[in-house]
Amino acid sequence: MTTAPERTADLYPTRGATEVSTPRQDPVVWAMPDGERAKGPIDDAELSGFERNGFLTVDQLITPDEVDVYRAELDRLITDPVIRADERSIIEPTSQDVRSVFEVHKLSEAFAKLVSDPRVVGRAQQILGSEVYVHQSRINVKPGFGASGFYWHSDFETWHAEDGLPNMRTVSVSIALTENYATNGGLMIMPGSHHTFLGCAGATPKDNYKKSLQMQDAGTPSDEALTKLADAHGIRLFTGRAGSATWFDCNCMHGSGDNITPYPRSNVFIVFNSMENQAVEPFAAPVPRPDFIGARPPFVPVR
Ligand SMILES: O=C(O)CCC(=O)C(=O)O
Ligand SMILES: [Fe+2]
Repeated sequence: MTTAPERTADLYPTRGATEVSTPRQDPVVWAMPDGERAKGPIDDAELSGFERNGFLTVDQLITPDEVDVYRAELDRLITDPVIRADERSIIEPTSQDVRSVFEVHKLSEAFAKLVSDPRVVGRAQQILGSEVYVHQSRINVKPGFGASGFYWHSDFETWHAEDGLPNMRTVSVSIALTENYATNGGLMIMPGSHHTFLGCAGATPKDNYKKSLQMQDAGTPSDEALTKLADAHGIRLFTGRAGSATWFDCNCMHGSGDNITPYPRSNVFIVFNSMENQAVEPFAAPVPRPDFIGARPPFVPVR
């Protein structure tokens, strides 16, 4: 007798007929198997703030000299014609500038080193209470004079629906490689929004990622839901010098505006997922997205 393969329970329904909100079913800061919180670079007060607000900031995660190295690497990646032609590069439809480059930790030794730096991976392990692997990495270049923003979304909504992450045990870091001003399209988060999951209305079209990486549509919250969330939680804008960083939970409602200033807002984003939360089949999409956008097995822990 054969039995149907075991299906991982769907704790966070989304992309159905209507928008539906579900209380978070998972911890924000995960304990180790012994029940204790892991020790690491984050102190207790910061960790409690992360649990409450869904984010924490670090004024200088990397030094000015290191910023110079990563900035040069970013410039190399976006000007290399081979990389521009690679499917991992996303081009702005109007300006034809490079908007994002995915999988920079595989394209570049420098970014690989950044990922495994104890200041970086150490914080991810501490928040997630386990070993971690990279679910996604990208640079978001946001050049001046018109780079478009990222509409409001929860990353976990997409990662659950389209990449098959079962639980909210995933954390992102955005490291500024240029100064993030109040004016050049910095990251905005609704503090505390990570405690509620907003399941979005509408089925996922085939090859949705091709369009959604330029402009998101499926997985977009309604105006009503965003108004309620913003009224309840407010909106925080993150500014900081090059080298500063924002860590944020996978279910934060976040986004960023266009950059019409002359000053690029170029950040590197690294998404760490717990080794205890490995991707399965998508929960609300016909097939998983390509592995340069959402890692597929085998998963390799960052050490
Ligand atoms: O670059 C930004 O401002 C936001 C990016 C973002 O939310 C994402 O890449 O998922
Ligand atoms: Fe995002």
